[in-house]
Amino acid sequence: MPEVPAAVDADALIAIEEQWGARNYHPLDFVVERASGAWLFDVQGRKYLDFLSAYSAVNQGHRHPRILQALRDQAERVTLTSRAFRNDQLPLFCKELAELCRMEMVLPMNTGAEAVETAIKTARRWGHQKKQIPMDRAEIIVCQNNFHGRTTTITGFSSELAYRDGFGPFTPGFVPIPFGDLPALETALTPNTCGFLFEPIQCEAGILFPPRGFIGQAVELCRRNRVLAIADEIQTGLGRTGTLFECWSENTQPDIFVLGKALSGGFYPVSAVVSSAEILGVFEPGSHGSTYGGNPLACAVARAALAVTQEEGLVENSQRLGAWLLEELRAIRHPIIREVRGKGLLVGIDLAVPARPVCERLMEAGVLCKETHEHVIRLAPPLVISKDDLAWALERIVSVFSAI
Ligand code: IF1
Repeated sequence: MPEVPAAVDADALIAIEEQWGARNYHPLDFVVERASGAWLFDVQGRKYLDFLSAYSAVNQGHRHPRILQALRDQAERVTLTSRAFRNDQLPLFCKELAELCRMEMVLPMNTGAEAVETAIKTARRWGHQKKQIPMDRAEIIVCQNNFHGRTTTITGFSSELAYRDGFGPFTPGFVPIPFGDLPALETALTPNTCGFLFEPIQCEAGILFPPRGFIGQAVELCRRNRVLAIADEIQTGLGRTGTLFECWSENTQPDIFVLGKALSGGFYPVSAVVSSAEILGVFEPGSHGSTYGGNPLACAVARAALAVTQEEGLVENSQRLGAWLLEELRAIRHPIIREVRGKGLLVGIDLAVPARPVCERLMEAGVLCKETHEHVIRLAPPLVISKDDLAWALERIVSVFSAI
């Protein structure tokens, strides 16, 4: 066996990663060693405020003590049974999550993309069984500039060349419409439409909001036409936007919630499809599954993550601090800032110039965030962030902009 070189410094580690890891990312060049709450620490002992939260997976903050304890306790008991056997965590996870979502049933998976795939399978089967859509004819309406994950089916209905290029052939049956365009949605409906899949706010596309009222009207239109409204709240859900679910900010209940990321507070991949008993009733034993989906470790971690979200005022914090952050950022008024838009602790700064160099300067100043779509800086700190820490970051953001 070749000897693994002792990784001593950041540059050495980066070189090893570049040689031995596939290069499907372009990360900022510092190497994280540990994290706590809203803070990250690199191998050189520098500290940074995390304004990305692992793409909203660590809403509860890094290594939240209650979730960590649940992980430890469960790991001491049993971690994986497979669904061939029952475990004592899955029933409570399903009940607690369904009740939180004001739904009836939960189908647990692992990653976000798997949950989206599961929602697609659900809608197709529901369309076939309940709406008598002919076999293999079901259509799902999707939005341009969507981001729902990286599987071949999902990337197949992406409008982003970088996500699709060279990965075909793709799964048929997806019909794109412009995001937020109600008349286009109405026109795209056919007797074979089984679902409408949407993000309430398009995050990867640059924190794009649909016109006010769109979600409510779209869900209503779907209901009148017997089409399932499928809300991908993997990123917007669980408090990120200042309400528990972004759909609820329009007093709208979709037919299906797709959840992931913060469902486990950044400890472990846990995702789920949450819906009615009628809709999830399309699955009978053998029709769908996952080795790890619904395992006791995942369920125990997710239960703790949900308890923290509800009991520690994260939704309120997101709403209150988010409003303040938005106000302060809008006050910067710099010629390269085209627009600041956001809701809760999900904010996009739309620039007239590429965002990456600004993110690099922010990193040097101790604030970690990531560009999305060339021109937008996405800010999404953990929802547990304190006002003092937010003020610390704002000071640095202001000084980075004034130096440009
Ligand atoms: C990457 C973006 C964020 C998601 C929504 C499903 C998934 C995601 C709304 C899939 C995942 C991620 C994954 C990560 C980057 C990222 C991302 F910039 F691409 F858009 F968060 F903003 N639905 N989002 O946002 O969940 O299978 O990853 O668990 O793919 O590079 P997953």
